Parts: sequence; structure tokens; C-alpha cells
Amino acid sequence: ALPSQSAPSGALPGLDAATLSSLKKLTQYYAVTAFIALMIGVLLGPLQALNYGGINVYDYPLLKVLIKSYYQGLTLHGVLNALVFTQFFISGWMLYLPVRDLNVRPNMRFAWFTYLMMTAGLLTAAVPLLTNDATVLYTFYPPLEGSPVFYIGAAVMVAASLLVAGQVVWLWLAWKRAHPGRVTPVVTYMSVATWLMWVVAALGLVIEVVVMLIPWSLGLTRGVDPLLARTLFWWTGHPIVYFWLLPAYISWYAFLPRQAGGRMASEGLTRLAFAMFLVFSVPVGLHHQYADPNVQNSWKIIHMFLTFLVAVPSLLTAFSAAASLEDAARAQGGRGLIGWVRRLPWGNASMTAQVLAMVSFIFGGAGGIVNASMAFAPVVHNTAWIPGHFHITVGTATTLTFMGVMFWLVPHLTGKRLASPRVALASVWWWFTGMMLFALGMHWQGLAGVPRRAQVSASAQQGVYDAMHLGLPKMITAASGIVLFIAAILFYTVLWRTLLSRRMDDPESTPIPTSEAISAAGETLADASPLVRRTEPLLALTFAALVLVILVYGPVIAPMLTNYQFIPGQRLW
Ligand code: HAS
Ligand code: HEM
Ligand code: CU
Repeated sequence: ALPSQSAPSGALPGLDAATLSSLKKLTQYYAVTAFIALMIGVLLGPLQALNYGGINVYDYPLLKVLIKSYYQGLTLHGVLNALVFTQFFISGWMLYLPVRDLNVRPNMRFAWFTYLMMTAGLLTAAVPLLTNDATVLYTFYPPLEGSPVFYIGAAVMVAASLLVAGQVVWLWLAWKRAHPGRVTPVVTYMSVATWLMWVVAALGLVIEVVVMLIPWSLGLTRGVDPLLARTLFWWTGHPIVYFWLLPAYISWYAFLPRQAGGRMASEGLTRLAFAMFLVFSVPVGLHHQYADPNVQNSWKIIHMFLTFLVAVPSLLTAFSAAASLEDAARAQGGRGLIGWVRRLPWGNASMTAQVLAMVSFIFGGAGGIVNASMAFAPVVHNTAWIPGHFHITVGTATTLTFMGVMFWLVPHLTGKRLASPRVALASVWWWFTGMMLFALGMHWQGLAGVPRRAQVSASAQQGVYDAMHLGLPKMITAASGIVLFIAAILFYTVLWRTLLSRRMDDPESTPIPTSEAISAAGETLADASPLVRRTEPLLALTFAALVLVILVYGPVIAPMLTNYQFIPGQRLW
């Protein structure tokens, strides 16, 4: 049980045993579906790494049976890993945590409905992806035109996640009504702030897909405006990366300190970071469109400065996470300026996964600041540098954290014991090493001008690629693919062996590792600090976020609407 758990009050039924068991099963379904998607997506990754190592495997007849082209594989890889894996895991995780934290009883029929709806959306979108009818990459930029079935499936998936958001916000509001004057417990605070951010963020994508892409791909309109579509896409596309990151931050703030033997630094600071993400995550999308014509430079510059602003809560997180790890290590006798690091419980695979995820994010975040700088952007945009950047953000900071979380979450949900903790530990080191090598090779190649999204190993492009003399980074990239393949085999061996084993314990004997705080927020708003009081009204902050988005997107989008271009679709595959 969580320490912040509140007693059920008259109007609000608490969790009973039957509901809890159904909720655990649902969370397990979300998480396992997520990891099945990741497994398929990750099988394709090493082939792409070989491509960036100059080795073309896409002509092998056996592979040709499964995927028609490099680009069909890349579309599956991007969609399954970045869109499906994340969304399923997060929807389960960020429903489960606040419900446990508040001890309220959710409507389980509705909760199961959202899972079934999301899965239906996934299966729908999977059909055109697998039949090579929607080889449009995970950004599906028009005028590339995929089957309408793909866009419809994707829309259903996103809609399902918005229903989960609605359910969590609803439960939180009910708790607020039943507990007037109380401070929202911190795990719930982080979850609700993230969900509300996602609601504001998703508006762009929803409009793009529902108003533009679906009617167009059904042949109901004579064309589509690529610039407007891209702009709406990145309205969602940037904050979606925080929708992937913040659930990992929840673990770094609330659970990792306890797993390391320490405490969360400050609940007030944690709330400030999430409040800032809620307000500043969305109005920054133009940093993906510096190279796009017909967008005024002044707006690109404003989005650049707002991007630097939204890096601040991540810097707060770096400070706070380092402080709680140091607190943990010193409590176990750690000494020295950095010598204390050795006293962290490195034998624990779940902790190790998350600390390594954090280390990767130091480099991922620094690279992000480079991407966002308009002076550097032309050097790195559309080069292999960019996949280098996001495999140590979403591919490691997020993915390796979720892998680490699974090591305690599966036992907690099922009562099964983690199979081979030592293999689990090895898998996270292999993943971390593989991704760091991958990032090194890809950033390096990118600086030399190697493009992303290119089958550089295919004969048509091989000559140019060879002329670049990139022997070493190519070798590193190819090797990283092999290392990551081994990491994946180790990880999935542990996961499937755990899931297929027999139930051994009462699931609650593996508790949620909720950390105490060195500086807590307090129980009631009346006793709380001004910071805690001012960060409490999440709906007002959401409104502020919406106003800011309208301010910085209104003048960008308005001229695109008055000058709408009807561009016919293309199928390049
Ligand atoms: Fe990014 C492109 C800028 C963060 C993902 N990004 C992408 C794409 C993806 C992605 C998928 O401005 C490709 C999209 C596409 O296909 O075209 N990104 C940023 C910035 C940040 C950032 C400024 N990105 C992320 C995160 C992602 C992600 C998070 C996924 C989860 N990104 C860009 C830009 C582009 C871009 C441009 C477009 C590039 C182009 O030209 O196309 C910031 O949010 C980063 C802030 C982070 C930090 C780091 C804080 C460090 C922490 C760890 C501390 C560690 C400790 C460990 C304490 C400032 C919190 C201690 C350990 C011990 C052992 C003691
Ligand atoms: C793209 C390799 C795991 C998300 C790529 C590319 C490579 C690659 C080489 C660049 C392809 C190109 O630009 O032509 C790998 C390897 C992995 C792995 C070896 C580990 C086995 C992951 C994970 C995620 C992820 C875990 C996210 C959770 C993506 C995305 C793209 C991508 C979103 C961009 C697709 C696009 O440009 O349309 N991957 N990857 N990858 N990867 Fe991975
Ligand atoms: Cu971005």
C-alpha cells in the first residue's frame, strides 16, 4: 500500500479485492500487449543498424516474404516501438498508479472497454501495415498516402488513450470533492498532470487525422495541405515525446529512490517540474520544422526559446534524481565526491536499468538542445544524428526504464517471481551498451552528412556512402545492432519465463516501491507551502497551457488555412 493512501470516504467507494484483482489483470494486459509490440519492433531494429553499417540484408528471399522493403520494415519499427509500445504501457501504468495512490474504485467495465478499443485500433492499423498498404513511416507525412484503414486504426488508438485520460481525471476530481482542502498525493499529481498535458497535446493530431487525412484517403477531398498537416502533426509530435518520458519520470521520482535505498528529494519540486511540463510541453513543435518554407522565422525563434524553457523541468529532474540517488548511497555508507555511486544496489536489475536509462538521457537531452538550436539544426536535421538522438531518449531513457519497471511490476501484479534475476541484470547492461554504441555510430555518421531514412547500404546509394570514408562509425553501428539483438533475447527470455511460471506469492508481497520524501508537500493545502498551493489547480494550469498554445500556433496556422493547398496523394512504395 502507498503511504499517501487515503481512507475511503462515504461518497467514494475504495478499492475492494475483486476490483483490485480485475485492475491488476487489466494492467498486465496493457503491459504485456505493449511488450509484444516492442518485441516485433525490436526484431527489425538490428536489420536497420546493419543498413547503417553498410550491410544490406533486404534482398534475402526469406526476409522478402515478410517485408517488401526497407521502408515497410522501418514503418513497422517506428509505429510498433514509438507509438504502440509506449501508448499501451503508459495507459496501463498511469491508470494503475493513481487508482492505487488514491484508493478509489474505478469503473472496471469502462477501463476494460478502453483496453479493447485500443487493441481494436491496433489490429485495424496493423492490417495495412503488414500488407504494405501504409508504408508511410511513423510520422505519416502527406502527400504520402496510406490506406484509410491505417489512419482510422491510429485514430481509434489515440481516442482510447484519451478515454483513459478522462477516467483518471474523473477519478481525481471525485477524490478532490470527497477530500476538500487536501493536497493531491504526489504520484496522482504526476499522473494527472501528464494525462492533462496529453489531452492538450493530442488536439493537433486528432484534427489532422480526423479532419484532413481520413476524408482525403477515402477520396472525399481532392487533396491535402502537407504544410498544415505537418504543423498539426508536430503540435502533437513534440509533446508526445514527453508523454513517453514523464511516465518514466514518475518512476524516477517516486519509486527509484526507494529501490536504491533512499528518498525522493522534494514533493514540491516534483510538482513544479510536472506543472511546467503541463504548461510548456506543447507550444514548441516548430523546432521540428525549421527547414519548412512558409513559416515565419520569428515564430520559429519563439518556439526555439520555449523549447529551451521546457528543458528546465528536465534539468530540475536531473538535480532531483541525482540528489535522491546520493541520499540512498550515503545512507548505505557511500563516501567521496562520486565514490558514493559504487554503494548503489547495482545487483538489482530494476534499479540498474533505470539508472542506466538516466545516464543515457544526459546525452540524449544534450543532443536535444543541439537539435533545438537554430544555428545547429541545419547540420543535423534529417541526418543519422536524429535517430542517434532518439534511441537514447525514447529508445533507452523510456524503454529501459519500462523494462526495469517490469521486473517489479510483473511480480507485483501476478505473484510470480522474477525468473533469473542475473539474466535480467545482464540484459539491461547489454541494452545500455548497445544503445550507447548505436548513438555513437549514428551521431558520428550524421555529422558526416549521412541521411536518415535512407537505405544507404543498397547498391543505388552505396557509392556515395562509401566515398564518405566512415569505416569506424559504420562498424560501431552494425555492432550495436548485434549487441541490442542479444539484449532483447536476454530480456524477453526473462519476461516470458516469468510470465509463464506459476504463481508463488501473494502479489502484494511485492509492494509498489513508493518512496518517502525528504521534503514532503504536507496533507492539507492550508499547511502547505505557496509552491504546493500554486501547483495544485491542475485544471487552471491546463487552461493556461491551452491559451499559450493558441497564442503561439494561431498566427502560424491561420495563414495556412486561408491559403489551403489541395495536393494529391502519392504512393512511393
Ligand atoms: Fe527530441 C527530434 C529536441 C527530448 C524524442 N526527439 C526527436 C525525435 C524523437 C525525439 C523521436 O529541437 C525524432 C522525430 C522525427 O522522427 O523527426 N528533444 C529535444 C529537446 C529535448 C528532447 C530540446 N526527444 C526528447 C525526449 C524524447 C525525444 C525526452 C523521447 C522520449 N528532438 C528535439 C528536436 C528534434 C528532436 C529539435 C528535431 C530534430 C530534427 O532536426 O528533425 C529536451 O526535452 C531534453 C531535455 C533533457 C535534458 C537532460 C536531463 C537529464 C536527466 C538525467 C539525469 C541523470 C542522472 C543520472 C541524475 C536537459 C533528467 C545520475 C547517475 C548516476 C550514476 C549518479
Ligand atoms: C529508427 C535501429 C530500438 C524507435 C531506427 C533506425 C535504426 C534503428 C538504425 C534508423 C533508420 C533510418 O533512419 O533509416 C534500432 C535498433 C534497436 C531499436 C538496432 C534495438 C534493437 C528502438 C526502440 C524504439 C525505436 C526501443 C522506441 C521505443 C525508432 C523510431 C525510428 C527508429 C521511432 C524512426 C523511424 C522513422 O524514421 O520513420 N531504429 N532501433 N527503436 N527507431 Fe529504432
Ligand atoms: Cu521535439
